[in-house]
Amino acid sequence: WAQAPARYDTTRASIDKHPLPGWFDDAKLGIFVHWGLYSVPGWAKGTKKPLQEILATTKGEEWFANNPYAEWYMNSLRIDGSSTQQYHKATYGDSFSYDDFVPVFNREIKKWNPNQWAKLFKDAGAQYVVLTTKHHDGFLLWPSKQPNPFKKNYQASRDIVGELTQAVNGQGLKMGLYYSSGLDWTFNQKTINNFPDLFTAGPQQPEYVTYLGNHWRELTDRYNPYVLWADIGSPKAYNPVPVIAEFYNKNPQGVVNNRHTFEFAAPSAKPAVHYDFTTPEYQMLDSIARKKWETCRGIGLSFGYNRTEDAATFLSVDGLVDSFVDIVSKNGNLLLNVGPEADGTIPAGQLERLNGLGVWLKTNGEAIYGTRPWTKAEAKTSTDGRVRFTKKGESLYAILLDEPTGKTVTISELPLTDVRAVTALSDGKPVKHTFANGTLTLTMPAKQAKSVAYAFRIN
Ligand code: FUL
Repeated sequence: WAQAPARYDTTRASIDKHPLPGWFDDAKLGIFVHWGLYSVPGWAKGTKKPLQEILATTKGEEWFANNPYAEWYMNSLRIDGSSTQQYHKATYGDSFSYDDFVPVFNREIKKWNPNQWAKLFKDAGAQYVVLTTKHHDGFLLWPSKQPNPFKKNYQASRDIVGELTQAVNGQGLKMGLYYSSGLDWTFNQKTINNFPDLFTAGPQQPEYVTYLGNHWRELTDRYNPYVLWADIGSPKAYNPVPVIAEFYNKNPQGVVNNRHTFEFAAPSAKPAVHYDFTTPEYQMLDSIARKKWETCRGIGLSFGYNRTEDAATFLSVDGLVDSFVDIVSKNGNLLLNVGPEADGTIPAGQLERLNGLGVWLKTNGEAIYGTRPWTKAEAKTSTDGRVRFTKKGESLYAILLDEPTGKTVTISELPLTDVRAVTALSDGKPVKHTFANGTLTLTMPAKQAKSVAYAFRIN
């Protein structure tokens, strides 16, 4: 565990010494917000084929022509014959361009209330929020001193970044900023038809290298974020170290993800530049990872708002709590995405999931916040129910992800010598139990309210 230096200099060795701040490890839940021009059409067909299946025989053409990520609308629109191109022509006509969404978005966002969002995120149990300040389409959600050089007024008419930061901080949550550093479709207009195209679609011009660095500095100076969440790497000539070192000097409690460098998009043998956490997307891990990680995912299959998504196919509250607990037991955080409509409305199906998660966390948050992984993450009950573990101080927490089938629950092979007390977090009352030779049997509380997952404190 590295000792934090008093000041970081702009070398890799120096920023390597940045220790993971406790708040990020403790927080467990963040809310990701994808909001921008693509929220106006809010449309993506989405291939129903699993990505692995597509990649087994092709380079991913099917994925990009029917991209489930609605925030990719601008690229999908450029692909001849794509489902998005057909939808766009039928809905807006031949001469309506992506840029024509600018005045619509800027009119719609007048209705947005950032305090409502911040309150909602807090009630969902989140401890931090990460907002797309600029996605791949290059549109800026803040009034930058360095505007887009190709498109006039290609930025939001409100300071969305500033207003949300203020509202989020007002709720006692920390703010994080996402910035698409590796892709900017105004600097490089190459259509991305397949995965290999990703490596040549990133702008490489020196002007972009300057633009990107200036933006990160402006964002950190002006908004004092706690997370710099870069995406798709960066141009080859861009060195992320100075921006990260300056960020740490300004806020030693800040964290950066693993997508800041060129090597992220084009993996090489070169050791990666320092990062505080990795970012598996729509992925879970099988076992405890030593390095801190954060899974990001939408509630459905898109990050940006997608009006075609049927809320019935969204992750259920039960499924959401199960994956969240699983992630936490393995040293991860969950960055759960919401995709608001252009006027700031958060779709009902997403609201329902946020509320469900918040309700569960209100009772069971003790087994989540501030915990660390135990020596093992998983177990099965004698009736095959999934169990996950976390620990905090002297307490071990066991969380049952499946509804117990009987009055008692038995968990074996626990590396414990003694169990003095078991408490149900549902009512704070002691639970009748026996423990011998690593086998713990709990008697489920008689008047247990039904829950999507049951947590117990074991001492
Ligand atoms: C990806 C992007 O391409 C998606 O649109 C989304 O922003 C996700 C978090 O990162 O790689």
